[in-house]
Amino acid sequence: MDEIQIASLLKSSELFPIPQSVKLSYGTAGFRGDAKLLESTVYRVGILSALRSLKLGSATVGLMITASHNKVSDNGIKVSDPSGGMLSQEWEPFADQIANASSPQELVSLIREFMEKEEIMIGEKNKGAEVWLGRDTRPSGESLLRAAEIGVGSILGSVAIDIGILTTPQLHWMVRAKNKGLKATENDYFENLSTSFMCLIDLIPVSGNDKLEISKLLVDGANGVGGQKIEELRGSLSNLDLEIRNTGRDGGVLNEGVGADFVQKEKVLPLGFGSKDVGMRCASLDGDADRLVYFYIPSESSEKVELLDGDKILSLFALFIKEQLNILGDDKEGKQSRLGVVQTAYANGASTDYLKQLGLDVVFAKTGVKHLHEKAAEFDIGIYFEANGHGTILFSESFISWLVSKQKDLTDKGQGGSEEHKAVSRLVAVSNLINQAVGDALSGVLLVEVILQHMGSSIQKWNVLYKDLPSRQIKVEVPDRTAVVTTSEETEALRPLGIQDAINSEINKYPRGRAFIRPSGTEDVVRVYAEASTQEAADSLANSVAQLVKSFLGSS
Ligand code: NG1
Ligand code: ZN
Repeated sequence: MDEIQIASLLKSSELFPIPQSVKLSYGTAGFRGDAKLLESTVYRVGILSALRSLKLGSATVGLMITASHNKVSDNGIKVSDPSGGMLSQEWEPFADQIANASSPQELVSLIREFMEKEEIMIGEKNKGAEVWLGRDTRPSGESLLRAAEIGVGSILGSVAIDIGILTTPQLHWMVRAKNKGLKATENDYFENLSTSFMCLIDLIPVSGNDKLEISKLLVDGANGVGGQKIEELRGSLSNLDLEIRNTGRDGGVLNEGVGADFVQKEKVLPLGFGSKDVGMRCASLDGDADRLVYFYIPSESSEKVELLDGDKILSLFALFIKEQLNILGDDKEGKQSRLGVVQTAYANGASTDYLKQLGLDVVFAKTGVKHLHEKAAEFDIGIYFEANGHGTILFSESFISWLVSKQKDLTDKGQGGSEEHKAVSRLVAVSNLINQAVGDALSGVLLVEVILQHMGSSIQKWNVLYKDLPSRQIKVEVPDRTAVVTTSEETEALRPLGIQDAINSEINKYPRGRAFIRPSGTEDVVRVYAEASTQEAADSLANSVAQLVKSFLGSS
């Protein structure tokens, strides 16, 4: 690093002094916190993203400014690698170090050391870094984006491009497309969704003269960016009747009493929905539209909704994909497609039983989509979902090539109208529709809708694929959540010593009881999850485990 570069970093970092007493960690989904305290963090992640781009031959890297389902006064920042996936975990410790560097001098020396270790060169011989910046609708987004731009710009020769207000999955999709040399604007994203959706609609089997009846879908946009974007998309879709509420334009507050996180955790109606909507199919997006859950109101007297969470969306997708693979049968060339599903410890036990009954390969990953994504990528088709509604379907490059050549073979043999050809075409269309970079509520809605139409199924019929075991989640505030250390699948606590035995003896009191604790990666809490055969039992198990957490760790 030469003198001019050092001077550039020192000068810009003087603009962003680090606030006292914040300890930041990249966590499950980037840095999150009170927006007022985040400028220095975002500036520093700007620097990191420019270095990441340089490391990868000046490939385009993405930066998303969002705090997802968290309150509107919070914000956050996460990095999209050039593949469209999350930042490589190998770089997370560096992210933590620079975010917490206490002075410009310490920051510069950390950067210098890291660049030497990673052999990152800045200079005339290299093309500069390129970073695309997106943000959600939070009011703090604009000034944080400027901080990120200054961070990127402080690495000489780098370019930061503001690509505007976007959903998180849009940014990841665009970054991935750009680096693959494909069309990568927001319009291209919309066009890709509508084309592949319409392709799947055209492939719906029509029996006799049946005319497809399309019932209305009510969408809760969480008063965030997702509601606005789905409105934009609506114009280019047919065969879908959408009514969008909570777009944020009618005075509602982002994520307050609305959105996928609220509906999934509380299992009650979001604001803007009421008894007039009984029985209707409803979908909720979260604040940056990477999560999706469905629900309906079972009866006028009911305060609770019937929730169709990420597990149920996963089950619907798995059923549909499996049906197409069955039509294809065993591949004649001896290559059997490997379909797998990935869940976390938060998946409802009944969903896991159901998926196993379907004969699927079910594997478990740690919480956080980066972990699920990695495991799903090991299959030809890997479907992953967190119960909270974040998930997608990954198709391996080699499997897509195989599908495409199979499609062509069948066409060449004059079997373009065959069931096999339709099944292959459906799978190809799904691989285009569903975001290959990250979970995406917009593409998720379109896939759920087309599958329900394909199966001629209502939301109520979909809901009874299996019955969820009652469950309860609780957050416990403790002085130091890092005192909880778990096994790799997060189902058992290794520390504090003795707590797991105590949890086990609580679990044993309940039929179908299951419970675990883990430190949150995004909030300063320990999370407790419990399920059991009745709601009362699940609540009581969760409460006793929360008590154990308090007595082992103290409460704050
Ligand atoms: P943490 O706070 O680490 O539990 C939460 C969600 C994750 C994931 C991240 C990122 C739960 C129990 N945890 O993580 O699944 O979505 O936020 O947003 O829902
Ligand atoms: Zn989100």
